[in-house]
Amino acid sequence: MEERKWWKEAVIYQIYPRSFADSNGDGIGDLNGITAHLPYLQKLGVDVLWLSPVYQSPNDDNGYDISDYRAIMKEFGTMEDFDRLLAEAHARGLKIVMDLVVNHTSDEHPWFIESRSSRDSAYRDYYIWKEPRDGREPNNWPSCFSGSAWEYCEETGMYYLHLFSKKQPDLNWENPQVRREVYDMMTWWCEKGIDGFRMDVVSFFSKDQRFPDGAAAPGEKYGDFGPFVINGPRIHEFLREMNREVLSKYDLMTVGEAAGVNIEEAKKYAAADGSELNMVFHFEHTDGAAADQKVVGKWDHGKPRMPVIRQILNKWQLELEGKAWGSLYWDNHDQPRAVSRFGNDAPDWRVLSAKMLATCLHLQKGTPYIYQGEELGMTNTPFASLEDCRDIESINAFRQYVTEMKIISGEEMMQCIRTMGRDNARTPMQWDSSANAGFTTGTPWIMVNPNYTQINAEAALANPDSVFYYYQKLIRLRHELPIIAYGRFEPLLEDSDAIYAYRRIMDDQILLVACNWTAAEQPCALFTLDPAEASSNTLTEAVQDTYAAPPQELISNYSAHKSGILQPYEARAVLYRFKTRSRVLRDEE
Ligand code: TEU
Ligand code: CA
Repeated sequence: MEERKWWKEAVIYQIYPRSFADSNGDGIGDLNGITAHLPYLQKLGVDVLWLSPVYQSPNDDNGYDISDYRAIMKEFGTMEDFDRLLAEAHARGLKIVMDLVVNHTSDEHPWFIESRSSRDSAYRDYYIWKEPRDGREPNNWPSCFSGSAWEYCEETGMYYLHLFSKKQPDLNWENPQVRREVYDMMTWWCEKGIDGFRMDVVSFFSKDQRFPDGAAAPGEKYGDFGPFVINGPRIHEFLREMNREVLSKYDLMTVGEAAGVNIEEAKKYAAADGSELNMVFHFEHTDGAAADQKVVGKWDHGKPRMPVIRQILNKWQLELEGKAWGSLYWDNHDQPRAVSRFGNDAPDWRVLSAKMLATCLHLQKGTPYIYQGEELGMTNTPFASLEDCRDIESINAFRQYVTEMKIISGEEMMQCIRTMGRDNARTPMQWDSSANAGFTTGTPWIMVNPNYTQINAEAALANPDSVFYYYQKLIRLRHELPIIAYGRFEPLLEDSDAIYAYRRIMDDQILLVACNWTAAEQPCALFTLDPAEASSNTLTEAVQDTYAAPPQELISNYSAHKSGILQPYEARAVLYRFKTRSRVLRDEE
């Protein structure tokens, strides 16, 4: 078995503080609101809380634009509130991972205010400044939030780079002083006792210093900056330096948000030798799963197909094995709600499909992440118009594609935003059926999903068959059974367009998992009532060996089964323990 680490056996819960719990009635979530709900998180059984940024910020991108890395955002509270949250979390056995956003700062950060003031500023090279080219932007790179990635600055007659909003100027990682400032700040937080970092757009830090134009489709104004930014020339050098200077000195969990990462690069970012980070998030199943249904840019209003998702996730399971550690997620603050995107949020199917998705993901190999509200089966929100939206990405995209370029209608863009806009994940956590779902006694900064009267934590805690208790059981199983964290992954039924099945193998055990992703019954020979009849080649040889104990159903979203059938959205996980090392297991050696 590979080296055991606490972060390989942990389940991580992501909190978007602005939308989690408001303790002072200003309509904005805050740190004391999180502290007040630690018992709920402890009950769920998670090990680590990843907080989206809580540092001082003008909130152009809801905290991903930082103006002071060593101060708490005033809307979220004070440093004393943070210290209390950290102490209370630790007292309850919960670790706290911070969101490290150092690809860029806010344009209101003192470094940038200095840098933009003069070409001779001592801080000039903290950022990326370029002369105009033919009186225009230095190259054809787009911002991820629409428009050009360059903003002209009158004071000095130059452009600065911002791969996100113009209020998020990119830091110049080529500058050793910038890296020194970052490492000092990270050390300051580690000395406070935090337990790790999630690293924002870690794959963008190193840019090709020629800043060449990206390939542009005919007639397109902007080109693709990917080849010159993503997994850039010095990124692994920088991260190995960060590891030496900071990470290696503390017992941390680190996860890199690596937009555009591929398997080969992931093996470097998350190398088993611990030289860089512990793991990365890839985006192949979130960005690419409905790639054939794109309307414009990242936007679609379609439905990802399971065989595409399975092919992606299985590839990552098989190719990281023994080389690097992986992360498992359906949802985060940038994604639509999992049960709406990947499952079926119709009232008849929502609970079943949420539990099926949870089973399918949480019994794979890697560290699983639960996004706030996912454990309740929270759904996408019926945003009526752009006025209901708050996310700069959606607002800018609407202006670019509908108002300026007129390439789609406002209603089609709203369909896309309702399908995959980031605000879907950012509506208030639904605590109970009281006004504003118990999130605030004030006016919430963003609308509450109207279905909070049915979907909320209070109702879930009162219902033993809720999605909450299903997640609680999956988390407990991961803590109890090493095969879930460390067993080798093997795909099954790879040609099924309805069932996602796999098995995990470790020592004398096989864990068999099968999930029906459809609303119809599907034949499935993997599970017959008498495993000895199991006709799949996965168990036939093994079942001739003697069992050390009867096959044990670990978890299912149905209490009664049909032999050889998976019912709509049925998920089943059965553990087989063998007395002798079965031929199947021996062959694997
Ligand atoms: O997201 C990085 C990123 O790649 C996003 O552009 C993401 O792919 C997109 O939003 C999907 O629709 C990180 C943070 O997670 C995001 O919240 C920030 O807006 C962004 O960086 C800039 O800090
Ligand atoms: Ca508040």
